[in-house]
Amino acid sequence: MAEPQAIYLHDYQPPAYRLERTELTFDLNEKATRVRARLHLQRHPEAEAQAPLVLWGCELGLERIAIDGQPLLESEYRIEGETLTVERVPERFLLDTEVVIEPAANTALEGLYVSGPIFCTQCEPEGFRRITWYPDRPDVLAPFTTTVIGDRDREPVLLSNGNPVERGELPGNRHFVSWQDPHPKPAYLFALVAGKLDCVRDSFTTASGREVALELWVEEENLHKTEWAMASLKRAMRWDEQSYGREYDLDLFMIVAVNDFNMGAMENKGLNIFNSAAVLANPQTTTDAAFQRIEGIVAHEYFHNWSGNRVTCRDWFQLALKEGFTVFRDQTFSADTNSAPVKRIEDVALLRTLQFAEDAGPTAHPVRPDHFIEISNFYTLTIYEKGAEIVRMLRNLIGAETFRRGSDRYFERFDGQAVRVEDFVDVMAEVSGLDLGLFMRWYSQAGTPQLDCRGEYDEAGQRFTLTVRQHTPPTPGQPDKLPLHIPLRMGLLGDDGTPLTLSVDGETPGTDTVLHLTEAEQQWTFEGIERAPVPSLLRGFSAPVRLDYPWSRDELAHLMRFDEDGFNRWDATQRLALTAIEEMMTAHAAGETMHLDARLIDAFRYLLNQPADDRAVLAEMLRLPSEAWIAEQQSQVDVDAIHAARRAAIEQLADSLYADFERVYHANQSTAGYAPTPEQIAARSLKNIALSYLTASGEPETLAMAKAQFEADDNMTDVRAALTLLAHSDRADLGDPAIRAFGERWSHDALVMDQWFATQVTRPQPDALERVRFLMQHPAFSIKNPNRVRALIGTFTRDNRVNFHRRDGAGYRLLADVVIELNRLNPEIAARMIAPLTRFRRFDEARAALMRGELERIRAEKLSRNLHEVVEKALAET
Ligand code: B3K
Ligand code: ZN
Repeated sequence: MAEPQAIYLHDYQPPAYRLERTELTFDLNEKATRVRARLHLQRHPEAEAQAPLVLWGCELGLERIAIDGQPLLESEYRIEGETLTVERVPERFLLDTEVVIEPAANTALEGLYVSGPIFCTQCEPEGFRRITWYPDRPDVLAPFTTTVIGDRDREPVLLSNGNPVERGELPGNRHFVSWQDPHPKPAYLFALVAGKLDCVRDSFTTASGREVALELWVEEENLHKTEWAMASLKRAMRWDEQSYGREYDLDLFMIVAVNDFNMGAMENKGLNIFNSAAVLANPQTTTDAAFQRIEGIVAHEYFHNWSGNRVTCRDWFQLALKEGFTVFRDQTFSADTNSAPVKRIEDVALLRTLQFAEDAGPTAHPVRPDHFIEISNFYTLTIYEKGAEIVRMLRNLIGAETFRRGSDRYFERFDGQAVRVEDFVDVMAEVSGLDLGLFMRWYSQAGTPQLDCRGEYDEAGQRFTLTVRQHTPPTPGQPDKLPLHIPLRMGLLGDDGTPLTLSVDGETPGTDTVLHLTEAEQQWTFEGIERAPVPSLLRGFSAPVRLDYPWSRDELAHLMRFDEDGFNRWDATQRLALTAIEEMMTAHAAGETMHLDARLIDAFRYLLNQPADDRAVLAEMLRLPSEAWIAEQQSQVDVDAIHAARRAAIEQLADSLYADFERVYHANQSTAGYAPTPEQIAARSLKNIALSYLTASGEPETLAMAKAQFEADDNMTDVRAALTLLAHSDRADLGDPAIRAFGERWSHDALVMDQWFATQVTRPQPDALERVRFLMQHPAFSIKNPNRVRALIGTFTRDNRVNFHRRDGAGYRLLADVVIELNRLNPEIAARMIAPLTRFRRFDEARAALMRGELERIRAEKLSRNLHEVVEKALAET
């Protein structure tokens, strides 16, 4: 088999042929769907007259190919790998093809496939080529007409993009619906859904007074889980009008829920297809966190209608153009709709653990990569989350109002076009007058920048000097890094906690300012500082960097109490906890008793006794840094020490502050009916974190409290929190019956069963891995369903670090077995699941050798392009 070849950004060539119109007809059948494509093509005025026509296709049974009605002879075209080339074509012509595909055999879930009884599609990035021969690239746009033919009983509902324009009956109990999408779009935004679905209808009146019909299509048993997504959609539509001046542009907007889906959802024009886990919600079955996630994803996909669909990407290297911007938009929406500081804390926690790890590992890549083998491997946290941080930095650099003018201009100027990252940044430079040349490096340079900050107080001169050095560690293929343009938001706190007025470089910006780092080392001097201040740096996490400053623990406690910036109050608490836990890890390694620093206990006591003005943030502050974040601080990760020290810290906090946690637990009980409102979510969050500390005290009555909460069965947030504490306790007599009861009660609901799996496989006890193996045999588990795989395997490998990294290598073996099986079934998921094994260089020699061994075992298989790319990167000598 030929080695898969890389594709390079610098090889980009504009398409030689444009599409005027695409007409598709699908005659649906699980085993053999016939797809007819009539492509009205025209040579680009700038293309050479002899330019060949190149189309892409994959696993297509070609039955017929004709140009302007003339069937092509086999000698008149050639198929090589995934391309079909016709050397000689007229300037303007109709290409007519017919292919047969087998949706039921499609386990990759790309192209047209079946999810249970439902036909559905996933075309981004290159799934359309599994449907028909096509110029499957994002810079070829066309208006589509799609006719879907199905069985009247099995497929009563036939959906595609745009508006339905015709429907009718056909012989043999068949029927058809024709859809027309007037907005030119690339093939990746095509969608088709067919099957027995029920519809929940609503409507939305746009700011300019147009009525839009809203339809949410689900299988009948899910009708009771649709309300939240519909309400979220309407909020998102309104928000996009108010915040970005963007109105919806068709008369109909549809969302469909399917059970088998590789990602969260897909923004197909007018017909978003969702993983059921990312859209269906109900208080009985869905946690607060999932409610919020669903709201965010519904908004994200809707926002793509402008940032992605109306203005799309020229090529897949520009993926962050639409994803970074759209994630930033959904983050802002969620911040406006819920607790803004908590949203920021959650996003940063995700970025700092998982994205930083990605950026420091063998698959590190720039936000705009310059080459790839398989583009599906690049739907990463770097493209999405770091991409969003870049947009956020832009807005912070030029100000919210100017940013809005820039986005208006971007949408206006590039409407209907396929553009590049430069086009977006150039518009922002234009409206702001700011030179963003250096800023562009954020798109081309991989790796997380490190800022080393030092402060010096000069008492005689009454000034404070801040020195900042930046450097970015090497990443594969990029040994030497250049300085970046980094916005560093900061302030100074007096010793009584008051914010100090800043006077720097002859300006007095107030108590908060943004320093522009553009060089490897820079210095700022703040004048008129009467006593040694405590600097508050990187407020709001103003740039995606690691920041180091030699704060003492007392200074961190000071920031925790007094910083004006909510995010930095949280971050100071995390840093304080981190130093305390690291000290315990050292003791653990030396075989000594682990003592928790009393200053952390005092800090928590202070927090627990504050008037509860922001309970949402308080709950976050009480959460100790995750094992993943602690690991990020270590040059060589010691999973056992991390787990032991963090656990000991929790237990000592629980013992010292038992009465405080108990009071908080009771004070945050609610008798009101469940609603996923920010206030209620904050109270539940605080109550459940208090309960988790209480049970860590080992007092027997605390598990009785958890049991009572579990049995009260009020809402899934409380039930799941209680179940987790019971299932993770050493008390099998309490845990096992709870697990059993929950499993029996919810055996009919796949999304709840996913939670049941996830809860069990995160048990810290040493039997967790055996449980994973056992649960893989459970009738509710299927390796073909991405949600089940993520719930069982993904959760175990990500969130149960001590057991995944078992010294005997059984965790690695388990993951490799799963990856090898997935490689044949669903390469995209296989390449995602393997990630923890690729990080072997972060661990001790024995573990690294075991992980490497499993990677080599995988490498010996016949690998998909997806897995080949990841495995080769992981094993490459650095
Ligand atoms: N744009 C889709 C990505 C789907 C790609 C799957 N290989 C989801 C989203 O970001 O909205
Ligand atoms: Zn997206």
